[in-house]
Amino acid sequence: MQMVKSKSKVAIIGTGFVGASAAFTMALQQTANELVLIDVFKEKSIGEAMDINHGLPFMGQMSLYAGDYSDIKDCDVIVVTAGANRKPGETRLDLAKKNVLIAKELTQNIMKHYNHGVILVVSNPVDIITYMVQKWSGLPVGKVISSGTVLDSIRFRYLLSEKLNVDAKNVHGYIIGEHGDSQLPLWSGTHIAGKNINEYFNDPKSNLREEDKAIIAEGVKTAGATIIKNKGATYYGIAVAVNTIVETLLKNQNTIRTVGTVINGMYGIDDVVISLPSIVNSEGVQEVLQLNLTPEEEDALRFSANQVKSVLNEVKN
Ligand code: 6V0
Repeated sequence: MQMVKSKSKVAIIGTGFVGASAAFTMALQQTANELVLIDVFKEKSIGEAMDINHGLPFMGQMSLYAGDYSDIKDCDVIVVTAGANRKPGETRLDLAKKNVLIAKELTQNIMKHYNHGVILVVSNPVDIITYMVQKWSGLPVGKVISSGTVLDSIRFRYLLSEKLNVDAKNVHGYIIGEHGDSQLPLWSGTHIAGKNINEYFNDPKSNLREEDKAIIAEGVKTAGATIIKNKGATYYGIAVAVNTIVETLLKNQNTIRTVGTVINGMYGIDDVVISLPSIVNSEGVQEVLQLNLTPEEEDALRFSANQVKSVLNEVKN
């Protein structure tokens, strides 16, 4: 395995709620040595850099500054969080046309200075934006990844852990497919202490009932919209998810994460970004794992991919 780099540089493009919270999380966790904040609204990135820098002496050491696209040079990870966020009542897919235009401009700017590294897209609708950024950048598929269903998967594990009163760290399970309404829990691959989740559903001693499956899946799917309804935007959960993915990339961890990449030829799915458990290291997505899905899960995954594809086709035209 490759050695952990002694010096690491990360850029965050878009320093709104998500970008600034991700920067703050990276400062707290000391995830990188150098962190550059870039925003079309330059004062915002300057203000965020100042604010975080004033807390930095309590957290550790890091070179954190507001920069511009020339600072993309030598970045190991480029995080894209620029773009409008979802308004109450607006679906992720409604956002597509608005944010695709922003993504096109910033991809051109990134590629003027890019020399290596992984692009991690967070802006919604993340499956659509990631697909377009990969095509526009011309980078290999595994080098342009999305935060995908990493946040959804942790919400899934959290909800199951609450129900079962077990530490979420001991709940293994994934949400796969679209980061959006057609996503699905991978129940066949969900287990606790090596025991498949279905055994807990069928156990009279357990708190879980068969009807909880739909409730939990719906709870994960609607979590973002519920938070937006209550406080206007979601940013802490995604900030920590972004920091975790960045750490996986910088430390060459080979960790399995449900990031999104362009899928070609798996489960009959082609040329679309969806999220599947994937081995992630400093090169980006090293391998998307081929799993033994049930026929129902495979159908639902293909449906999800088709949902993303239909929006993609609208955006491309
Ligand atoms: P925000 O607070 O409006 O911040 C967006 C930032 O992007 C602002 O500071 C803008 O100035 C900046 N910006 C706009 N255009 C450009 C440009 N061309 N170049 C550089 N910067 C630009 O939004 P917020 O931070 O809440 O959300 C950002 C994006 O993340 C949205 O698309 C959200 O929908 C998305 N999220 C994705 C999540 C996920 O799980 N993938 C979760 C939460 C939000």
